[in-house]
Amino acid sequence: MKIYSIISLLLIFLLFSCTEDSSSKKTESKKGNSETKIKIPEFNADSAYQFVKKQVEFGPRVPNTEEHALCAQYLYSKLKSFADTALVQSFKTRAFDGTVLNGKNIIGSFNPENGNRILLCAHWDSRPFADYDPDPANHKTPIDGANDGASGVGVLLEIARQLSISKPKIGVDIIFFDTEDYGEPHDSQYRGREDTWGLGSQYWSKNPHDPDYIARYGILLDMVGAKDATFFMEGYSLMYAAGLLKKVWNTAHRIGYNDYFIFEEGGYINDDHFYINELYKIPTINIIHLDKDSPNKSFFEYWHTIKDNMDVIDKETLRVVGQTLLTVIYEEK
Ligand code: AHN
Ligand code: ZN
Repeated sequence: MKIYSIISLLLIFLLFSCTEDSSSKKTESKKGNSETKIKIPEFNADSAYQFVKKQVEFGPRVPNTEEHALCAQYLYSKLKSFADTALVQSFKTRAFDGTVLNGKNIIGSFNPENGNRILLCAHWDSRPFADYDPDPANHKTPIDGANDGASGVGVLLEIARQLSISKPKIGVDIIFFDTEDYGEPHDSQYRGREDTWGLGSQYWSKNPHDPDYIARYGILLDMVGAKDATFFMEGYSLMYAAGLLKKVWNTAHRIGYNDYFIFEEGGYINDDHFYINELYKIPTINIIHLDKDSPNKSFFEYWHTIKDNMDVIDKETLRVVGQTLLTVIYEEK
């Protein structure tokens, strides 16, 4: 008799613990052989959108301007409020035309004691020239860079906010690179110089904020906010980090984002991840919106035009990228 009541008590207990699990609001994921269920936070696209908007409201974040300096302060104070530690790496670098640029890479770390780390990054500066604008009168106008710049940083700030609420198993570093988008205009007279893009990531790769810094892999976000964005498999990402790329694309497909993450090659883009791979040797992929039908060099429609403003930002795309990243981060052991 006694043994039966113990068994039924046990059964009731089990029943309740199951019910409690399945009623949890957070997304759950059971991966591989692991018995433990992982709680994956829900990415808040409204919050990410506000982070994008706030950056754009400073005006174009062109190096050596006040707008750029004020936005740097904002990004540092935000990242510092979410991360365990944060710092600004100030540097000087020379642009394609000889201009000395005052750059600031902004870095935040989560679980800094953990040797098992990943790196997430995006560039925060905006392009000084709309050299792909259909109207040549705009070719010297700085752009808002709502998609090209602010979108990746907005997604990463929301991820930083989530990391501050619940700790993942791994360590995470977030870097906002500066002076990415001061590359030589396609109609400039200075032709011939190489490596005029990604100046902030080139500096960091040669002068890391911590000389012993290591990460298992890196993920760069570039133009992750336009409606119906298409993320093709970028060439250098496949060349240096094919396994990681497939893992991220598979994760996106598993949670329903097949239309955004496309298993087709998209061409080679000389972006921040190229220098991290080539100079610092962390296998790093670029999640970048590529569009084969676009009038410019296969980038998103309003790339380097004055129309890259808040009107192109779509919350659903921010969510797709943010939720995919959160899933990758929280499933990492
Ligand atoms: C080149 O056009 C060689 N690189 C572009 C990298 C970039 C600019 N990403 C955003 N803006
Ligand atoms: Zn750009």
